[in-house]
Amino acid sequence: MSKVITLHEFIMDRQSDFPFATGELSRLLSDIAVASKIVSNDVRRAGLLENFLGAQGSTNIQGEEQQKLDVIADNQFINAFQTGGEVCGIASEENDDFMPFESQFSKNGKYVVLFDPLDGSSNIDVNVSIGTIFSIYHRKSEIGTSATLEDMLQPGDEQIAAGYVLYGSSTMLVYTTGKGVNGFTLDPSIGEFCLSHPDMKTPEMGRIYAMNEGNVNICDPGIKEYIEAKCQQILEGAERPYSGRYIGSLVADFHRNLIKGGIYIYPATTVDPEGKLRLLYECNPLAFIAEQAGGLASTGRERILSIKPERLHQRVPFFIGSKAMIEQAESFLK
Ligand code: P6P
Repeated sequence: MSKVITLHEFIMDRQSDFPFATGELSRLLSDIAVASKIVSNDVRRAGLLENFLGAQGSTNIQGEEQQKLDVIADNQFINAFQTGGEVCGIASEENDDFMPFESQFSKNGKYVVLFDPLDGSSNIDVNVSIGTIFSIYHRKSEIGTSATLEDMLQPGDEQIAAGYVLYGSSTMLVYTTGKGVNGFTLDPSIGEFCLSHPDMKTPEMGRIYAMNEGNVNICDPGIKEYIEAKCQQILEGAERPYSGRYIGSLVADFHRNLIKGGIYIYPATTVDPEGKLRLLYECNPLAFIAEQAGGLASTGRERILSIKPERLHQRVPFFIGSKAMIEQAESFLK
């Protein structure tokens, strides 16, 4: 039986990937792992705890009804970042504005984190997988000062680390620091994330497409043409068409496609003219992972990681997954 490698051991081992590393990023990743374990525990008990389930009775800046667990998870990660000392400020889907941490302890932090604490939270009450997505940047502002909006509005190519936690049939943490993608599964018996998916690579081609097809007549007609011509036909050499799989939880759909190959599409529609998904804390971190695993991520016309953000909660059309499938879908866009 091969040696179990915990996330903490892995992070320590890989610290040498960064010759100038002083351990802050390692500690930050460990802080995220601890917060993820706590949120995982909350998610798995939510159905049993009256004050964990259901709506918070408020809406976030997205205009979405906040679930109680959204707020619980948001607070859990903010607390981890505030007490860890590596982070000088954050931006979160659940907070209208970015949040500079004002203690001198935090002002000396080198990093900012942008995150969606619980993506897909409308699925909580029906026991469908949900996830956390995070994106880490070096601050641009001077150490010792308050974090600025400019610290948050950096192109995805500037990320120094990104990852997600999937609260699914098991709890997994998948992340990259720009040297490949590695996946860790939480072993509840020891309370540790253990390396289960080393050096993840996504297949160049897949046979799964994930899209809310209810939108197919209110988006670029090229998408309907792509789905009908490439996903819903028995193509040469195949025995059957592609499979449509849409969980309605981005992290779950992305993770399945990362492993099996596939494409996830959330286009601009007449309802969401800029697209639904948020560039800074959903699209950029997953795009970093996708590219590190050999896949692609675009708006259908522009590479996600190249976009210079203009607004904190900016939305973009989102095509992400297997390289050949993204390129094929893009070729159908008008
Ligand atoms: P729709 C969840 O709200 C989310 O942000 C993603 O996790 C998911 O893929 C998408 O929106 C679902 O949106 O419009 O298909 O319900």
